[in-house]
Amino acid sequence: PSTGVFAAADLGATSGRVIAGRVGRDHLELTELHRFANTPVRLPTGLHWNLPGLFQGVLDGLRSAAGSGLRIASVGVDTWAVDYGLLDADGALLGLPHHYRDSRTSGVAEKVRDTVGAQELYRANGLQHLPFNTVFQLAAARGTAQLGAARALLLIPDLITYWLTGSMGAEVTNASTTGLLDARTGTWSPELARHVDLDPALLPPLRAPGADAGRLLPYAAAWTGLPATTPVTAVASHDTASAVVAVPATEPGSAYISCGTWSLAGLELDAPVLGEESRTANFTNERGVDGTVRYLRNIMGLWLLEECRRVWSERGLPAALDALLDEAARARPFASLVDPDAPEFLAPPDMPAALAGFCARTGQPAPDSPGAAVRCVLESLALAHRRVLRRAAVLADREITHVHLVGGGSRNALLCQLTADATGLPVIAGPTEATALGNVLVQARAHGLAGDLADMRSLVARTQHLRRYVPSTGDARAWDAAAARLEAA
Ligand code: LRH
Repeated sequence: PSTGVFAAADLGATSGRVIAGRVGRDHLELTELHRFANTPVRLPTGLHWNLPGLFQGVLDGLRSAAGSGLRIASVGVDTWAVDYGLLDADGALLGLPHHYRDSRTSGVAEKVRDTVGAQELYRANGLQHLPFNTVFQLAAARGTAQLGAARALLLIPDLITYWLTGSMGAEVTNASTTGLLDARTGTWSPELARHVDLDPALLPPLRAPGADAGRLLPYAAAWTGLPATTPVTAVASHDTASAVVAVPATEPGSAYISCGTWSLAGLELDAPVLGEESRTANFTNERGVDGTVRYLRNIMGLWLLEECRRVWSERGLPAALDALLDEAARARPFASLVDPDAPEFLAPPDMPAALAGFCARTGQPAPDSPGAAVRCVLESLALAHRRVLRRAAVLADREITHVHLVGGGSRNALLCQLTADATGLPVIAGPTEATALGNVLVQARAHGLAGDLADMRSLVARTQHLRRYVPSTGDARAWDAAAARLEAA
């Protein structure tokens, strides 16, 4: 057949979805089949994934695919990075996986870095320092009964895949975010595991995106109504890696920003950059498909805006996004600026108060209205995009001529324009559904319906809605001044 339908299960920060993607030579089209909330649960043991409920959502989504008569050629699962579940000797899940925003890791990374050495760690795993990297979560779990009883560690997409097929593996793009993978060889490093007293035998064999991950178990087939012969295919199971597959770059000189809850800004490279400058600039070398390296930095992203809206709506204040963006567009430029990566923004109970706190600390007026707060967040993100991309260009010795901004943030016209203005580069916004597109494309390729990265990207460029933002003329000075001001703050 010249087209095929692939099911993508994508668990994101606020919701999980099952999406059907039809792929052909000149065809790429998504249909959302099922959406369900992804709300972490607070237990005495901390902040956890509500994993059984989410898994049921995945099954329900597949069931609705079967119910609407779609012939699903395969299923692929992606979620955010770093989080994992532990299995006992019978393959049963030991407790609910922790959410990376849980506070149990606070102060842990510093301890690990004191014993192992920050430079040593970076030379080995090439990862930016994030307090919640799997390796630090495991250090925080050291000595627990759960870890003692564990016989396997599965990252969340691999765990869902295991529940669907009974087959265990560690998909490599996501494994590359654990801090346990050797950045040069792309294989598990037993040495890194031993640094946090983890038995390397817990780490399952690596799987490349596109690898076969088994067939639906009988119970899953019976519940969903899909044939038991339905394969599950390993995709780029780190959501950001899937999004990067669907960056519609067709010319050299492009940088990308995968912009949603996080902004992941950087470059695709052939080899990691592991030098000391790269480490101190906190750039990461995560793995992409086909041996590529995602050389990027995490920027705290639209989380800041989403958390403001959550707090406002809890207080009965208007929190509709479009109205807030209109107000922000009219608000005074550069009134107050924050560093989105300040640790106080990772999981504050009250984001507007956290913004005000940063402003007070740095001698700036606190935003005096929701519109002003949104303006502050978006300008600050645009400045962070600029800072990170300019640094990436220097560290990787690449010239950047244009920026692809993909993901949910590409719908935010104000943020796209501000990013073009701040960087002084054209921004090509879209596709919004980059992660789901990347998920289905890698499956389609495994089933003979797509070619190499360049082919997949050209298909995205030809079929998806993209919008171009050019830098406003005469703005460059004001942005230079704003950048310098924030630097000095
Ligand atoms: C984005 C993302 C990012 C990780 C973070 C935990 O969803 O996967 O790439 O750093 O979540």
